[in-house]
Amino acid sequence: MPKGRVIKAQNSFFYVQAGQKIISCKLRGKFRKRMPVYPGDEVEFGFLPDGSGVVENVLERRNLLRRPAVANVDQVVLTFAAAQPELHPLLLNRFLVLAESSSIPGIVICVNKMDLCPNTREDVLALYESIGYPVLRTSTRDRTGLDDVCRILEGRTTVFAGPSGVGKSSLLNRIDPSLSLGTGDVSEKIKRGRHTTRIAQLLPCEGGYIVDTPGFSAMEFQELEETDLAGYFREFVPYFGECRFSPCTHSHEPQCRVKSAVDAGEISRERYDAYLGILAEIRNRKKGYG
Ligand SMILES: Nc1nc2c(ncn2[C@@H]2O[C@H](COP(=O)(O)OP(=O)(O)OP(=O)(O)O)[C@@H](O)[C@H]2O)c(=O)[nH]1
Ligand SMILES: [Mg+2]
Ligand SMILES: [Zn+2]
Repeated sequence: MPKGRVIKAQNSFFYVQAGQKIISCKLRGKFRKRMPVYPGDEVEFGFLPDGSGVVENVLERRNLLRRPAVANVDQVVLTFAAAQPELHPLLLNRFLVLAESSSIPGIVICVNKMDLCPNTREDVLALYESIGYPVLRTSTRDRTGLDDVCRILEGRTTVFAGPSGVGKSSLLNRIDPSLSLGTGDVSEKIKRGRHTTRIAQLLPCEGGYIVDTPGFSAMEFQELEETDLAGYFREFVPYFGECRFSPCTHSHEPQCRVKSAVDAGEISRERYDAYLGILAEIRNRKKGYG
């Protein structure tokens, strides 16, 4: 059976890229109920007597980004702006948790609009680099860093996520003008409101695929478990197992090694506070307040 990759799902059609061809497929009825199909899924498909395509099977997913739903993502580029809108570390931390909890193998931070504020928040960026996240600094205005972005795209499926107005679409248009993604200034976006629906689709770029996503800043951590959260803060992980209690939520427990690392300045207090904030959200949700 031929195999392909779903590059777009729209109006119950699934557009499957197989070699150079794109086949629009429906789903088999029985199969539709059993399992959802997302952009990025690798599928087996067949043809009906009338020549139209039909998805017969979804191959095992390596991972699934929840928002927007995209399967088999190699990396996510968390895009922020040096200014307009200002970079908020708390929001960055939340995006990082979102990406880490989706088992995406590559997580890269990109700070765009460096032309507006060349020395911005270098202290903040240094923290994330020390944790192990590559940080790219870009500007679509003066083309700073665009080669660095191109380089990491090669042959991979990359999702660009981040708040609205940071320049995700602008950046991708700069890299490949044929993408012709819609862009707009920040005040216009506010006027247009939240209802500009855009679907996630995989677009060929640099021998791989990119997915431009609509910006968002509010996120809920519905699926997260209290005990998993600390694992999404990479720099906490080396201390696991050295706490007095097991499991340890690294919040109220005595003789917690993560907490002592915060006190010793080995873990950033800001990151630890972000952790506690999200932990509290998860707990409140469980109690039914969330
Ligand atoms: N000064 C400056 N402005 C930029 C840069 N990149 C993008 N912009 C501007 O920022 C605004 C928003 O850009 P978009 O590309 O639409 O932002 P986006 O992240 O795709 O926003 P959403 O699609 O709403 O999530 C536009 O007015 C761009 O011209 C940059 O490097 N420097
Ligand atoms: Mg955009
Ligand atoms: Zn602990």
